[in-house]
Amino acid sequence: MIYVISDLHGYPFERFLELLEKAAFSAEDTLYVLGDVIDRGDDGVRYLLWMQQQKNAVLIMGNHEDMMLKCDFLFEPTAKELMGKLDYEQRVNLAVWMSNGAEPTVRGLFELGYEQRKAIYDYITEAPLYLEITAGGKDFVLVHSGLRDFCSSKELDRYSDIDLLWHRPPLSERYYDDKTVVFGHTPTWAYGDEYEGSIIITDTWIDIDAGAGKGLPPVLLRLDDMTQFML
Ligand SMILES: [Mn+2]
Repeated sequence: MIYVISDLHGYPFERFLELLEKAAFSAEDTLYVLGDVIDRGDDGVRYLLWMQQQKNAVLIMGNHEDMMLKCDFLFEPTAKELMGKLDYEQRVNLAVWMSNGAEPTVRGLFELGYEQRKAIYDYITEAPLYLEITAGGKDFVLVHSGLRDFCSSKELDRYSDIDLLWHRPPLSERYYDDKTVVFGHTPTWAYGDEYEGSIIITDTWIDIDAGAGKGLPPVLLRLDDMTQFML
């Protein structure tokens, strides 16, 4: 079975493991995490350490992981000393990331040794911007934010990082006729109070960001049969 979840944003890691258990997630299943496991909550780095060890969990790039990679100086052996000597561009990159809730992630990184930090950097660098998969006989595109400037005839690799990482689709957005786009990034409460805590399923896309970034329980979706799991 194929499961998707998104925008965990440091949500308590033990609760996430409980959610997987509730869904009977096993070694034969695959979990796709559609970006933004880090920032806001405290446990972001724990997710990255865990995901690296899982053969059946796949991270797709989120805008928060992308902001983290732009602060590559944090992954140097002497990162702590470098913090006092950053150049202008490095300071801007760190300020942008910090203004998006990076403080617990930076703290978590500094609790690790160089080898673990380096492994995290290498792991995130390998994360794809999107994946196309089939589940339950249906085709899906998995991507962090949806598709900015969508055109059905445009190949997915023609979209820019910004198109795939920072888009905010309106509810009226429509994508493909023959495959469903699954994304997070825009918490569903942003579409109106009536969506708070739920995922949104339209006929061409699914927003699975139920708002863990502000502490709401994440929703784990099994694509084979569209079963939703939450605690
Ligand atoms: Mn995001």
